[in-house]
Amino acid sequence: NTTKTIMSKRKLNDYAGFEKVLKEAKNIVALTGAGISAESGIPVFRGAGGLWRNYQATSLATPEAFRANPSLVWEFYQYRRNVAFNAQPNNAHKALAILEDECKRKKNNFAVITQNVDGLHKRAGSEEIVELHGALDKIICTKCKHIEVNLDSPVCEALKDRGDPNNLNQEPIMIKDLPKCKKCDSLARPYIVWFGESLDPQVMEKARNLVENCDLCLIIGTSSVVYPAAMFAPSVLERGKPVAEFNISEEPANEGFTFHFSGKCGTTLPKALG
Ligand code: BV8
Ligand code: ZN
Repeated sequence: NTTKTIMSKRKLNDYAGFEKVLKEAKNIVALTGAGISAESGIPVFRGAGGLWRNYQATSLATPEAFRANPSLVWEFYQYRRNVAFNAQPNNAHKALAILEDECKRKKNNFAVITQNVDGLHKRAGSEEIVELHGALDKIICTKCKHIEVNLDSPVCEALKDRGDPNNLNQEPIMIKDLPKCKKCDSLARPYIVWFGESLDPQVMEKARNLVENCDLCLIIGTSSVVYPAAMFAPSVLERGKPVAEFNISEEPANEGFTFHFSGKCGTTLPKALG
């Protein structure tokens, strides 16, 4: 049947074939999603992991949810900050940082384009990183758009011990006690691109440039359902360049990729890049 033929086109776990392609590549891009941080204990979006209290993460990551209930959305992000700040980069993050060093030594180009907001690529030692959807360690003012790095835990006094996914009936926090802009004292929000919000044009420009100039794309731990990130890897294929997917499952969106390495990327990625 058709999937059979498509699958046969895609090379399953062809480490030897991939090694040849990797050796010739001069401009490599790694596109990562929540799956690369799963082995660091950070829940992925889909399936059970995507739930917080009785909410789908995707229903809280919207400007509407923040307008309607800033206290609840801040609790959700306080929880996510806590999980991310206490997590450690895993062998997949580290394998990409090592590959970046090797590329630098050989005067080749390498960059990570990540959908993740957990900051683990940076903490693993990666330097060339494009954070498509923002970062948990930054907040932005809802009024004057001042952006600041904020690693405080809790992010503000009122959110101390808040955000527990199992603790449902909490009094909403008053807006005046939620995180504030240091410059104009207005309500601050997580520096995160929510569903229905456009990505920063400069970030998009940088990502598009990297994708259009790469001669090898690694796509790691993503279900490729969220746009515009989901458009990048297919556009590399359209240019006739190889795409290697590292995922525990075969994502329907990624059937046409050149290589597929099945399994946890904490194992498959270091093995393929080794
Ligand atoms: C935009 C920050 C213009 C939030 C995120 C209808 C049709 C098509 C598109 C749309 C539509 N309606 C709206 C849209 C546009 C929307 C979109 O794409 N929606 C989807 C859901 C259909 N996109 C947007 O809104 C974007 N903006 O398009 O602007 C515009 C403007 C107005 C109106 C329309 C358009 C903004 C999207 C950014 C949203 N913010 N993150 C936060 O983190 O709190 S997205 C968020 O979800 C993540 O960043 C990530 O991008 C996505 C989750 O995807 P994954 O990372 O892939 O994670 P997932 O759990 O899905 O999959 C995990 C994968 O890992 C799986 O494949 C699993 O098998 C694998 N895995 C698990 N463990 C491992 C593993 N693999 C290897 N090893 C393991 N151990
Ligand atoms: Zn401000």
